[in-house]
Amino acid sequence: MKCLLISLQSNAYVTGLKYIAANIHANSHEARILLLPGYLEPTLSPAIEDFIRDYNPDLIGIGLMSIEFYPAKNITRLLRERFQTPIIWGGVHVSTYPEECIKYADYVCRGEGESAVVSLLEHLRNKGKDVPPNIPNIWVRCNGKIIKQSVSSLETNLDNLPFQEYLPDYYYGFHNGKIYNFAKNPHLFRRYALYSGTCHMMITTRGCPFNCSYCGHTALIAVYGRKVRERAVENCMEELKAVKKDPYVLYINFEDDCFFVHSREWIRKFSEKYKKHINLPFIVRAIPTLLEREKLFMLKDAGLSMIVMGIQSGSDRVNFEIYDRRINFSSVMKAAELISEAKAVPFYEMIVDNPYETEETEMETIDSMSKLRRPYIISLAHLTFFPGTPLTEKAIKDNITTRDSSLYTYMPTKFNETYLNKLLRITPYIPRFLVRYLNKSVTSRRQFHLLLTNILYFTVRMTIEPAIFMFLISRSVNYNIKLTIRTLIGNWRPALSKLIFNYLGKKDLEYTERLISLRKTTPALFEKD
Ligand code: B12
Repeated sequence: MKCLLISLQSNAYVTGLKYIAANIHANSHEARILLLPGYLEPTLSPAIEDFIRDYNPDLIGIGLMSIEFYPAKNITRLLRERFQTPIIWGGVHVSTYPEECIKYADYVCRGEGESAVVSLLEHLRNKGKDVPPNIPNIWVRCNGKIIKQSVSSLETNLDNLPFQEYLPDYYYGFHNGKIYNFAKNPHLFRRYALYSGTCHMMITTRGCPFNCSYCGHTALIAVYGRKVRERAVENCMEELKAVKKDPYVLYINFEDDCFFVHSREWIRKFSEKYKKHINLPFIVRAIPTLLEREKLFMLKDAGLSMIVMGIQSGSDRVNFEIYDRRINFSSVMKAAELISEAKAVPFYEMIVDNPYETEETEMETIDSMSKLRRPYIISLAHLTFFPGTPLTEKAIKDNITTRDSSLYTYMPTKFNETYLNKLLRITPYIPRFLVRYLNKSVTSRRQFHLLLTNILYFTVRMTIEPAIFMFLISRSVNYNIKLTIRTLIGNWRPALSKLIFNYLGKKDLEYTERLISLRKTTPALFEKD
């Protein structure tokens, strides 16, 4: 049986689809992945039609986050006009809103798709598409009726799942009206991949011990529960050894919500084997209260380069009462001390433009961040009300947002350039006395404060920040010139677009513009059914 898995992401890293495809192949079926980056055309490109007709899949799967809801609805409409092939939807948005999604697909997958898709392929082979399947996780729309299934018990041993490849030979992409095999045209994969594809994105766990009110993953607790599942070190090493064979991979980017959920023993074994067999710089994510000295220094010795740590706000009230994040800023200070002592690159993520914040809490955040151990890199994200999160449900009740607002906004990193956001954005890079001097309420600000902040905001991001970033990168790889240069070469495009557009890519802007234009040309697509 053949399955075609489609992603509409603008970014070529599709971990979930790669896992499903790997499991399909491991069960003696066939699969292809097709990236249609931000595809939002009112008609189906002949190249896509020919590709599907030639491959002639038995099942078409479409993976979507919330931002891809309308592109998924659009491509499903276009595919139905030409093919009888059954269509299944899956992914974060589908697991959050299966009711909504089953209106458009023949099947939806609520939860993990590896086993569910293989079972569906075998059902289609043995019983055909006119017989509704009875498979956990899979809801069916049959003769206008919706048949819901319970969520299967989770795969407890993640090592049973075949792992993903960096660039599988069955991965295709749509580019300038043509379909290319990414493995045969790796430059195209890199064109659509974050950091120009210089890193392999992987996960060693599934699940997060926290349930922050703004996080899209919190909306999935009903599906996945709170237990964090981890892979064995040996299983992770197998994936890494395979990835390491591709000389273009410079970094490993561990996308686990918090790498420090692993035990000391797991991290000891991992660090020893990683240093011996892989020895590439790597990036992990950390939650301040879970960052531990011993684990940190073992990872640093193994090649840890950057730590991405969510701080979100410098106000304990905002973190505790609005984000349901029981993390004091004093714990953040301790974590920042440790990260700097370990000479890893500290990359701190903040949430701004939160309607529940006050001028006081925004000023408190600037004051707190000015006290953190330097140097560090700061990243501001515009608060997005992701579907199904506790904060979104609250904001809907308070008439602050609507259920579908996040379906249209694609630019979390495009924040409002208010006075305090600009000051927060440059806080790590200007003298602390200057931060204190400029950190003023709207009533006590003078023209001079606005002028100085604007000048600094413009100049610091063009000069000091890139210099500090380069220094931190170089220090994190022990001043290894070759690695530093290759890292910079690998990152010039996103760095440049961040510099110019103040977020990650021209493509993302075009995406939002196309979404707006399609609303004008095909309003039916956006109408509630
Ligand atoms: C890794 C990651 C990324 C990576 C890779 C994304 C990818 N598709 O793999 C990158 C950096 C590219 C990324 C980008 C973004 N991300 Co992201 N990402 C994550 C992260 C940290 C882990 C996802 C992961 O690898 N999970 C493990 C895999 C195995 O699970 P999975 O992807 O869910 O897939 C399983 C099931 O969902 C299902 N499934 C998935 N697809 C399909 C398809 C079919 C047909 C079927 C049947 C089943 C199925 O089966 C899969 C295997 O079990 C999550 C947070 C989290 N903890 O989940 C955020 C998360 C998914 N990202 C999020 C967001 C918002 C984004 C961005 C929009 C942010 C931005 N604008 O920059 C971009 C969008 C990218 C784009 N559209 O181009 C939100 C999504 C919220 C929502 N409701 O949509 C999350 C939940 C983070 C959050 N805090 O809210 N992301």
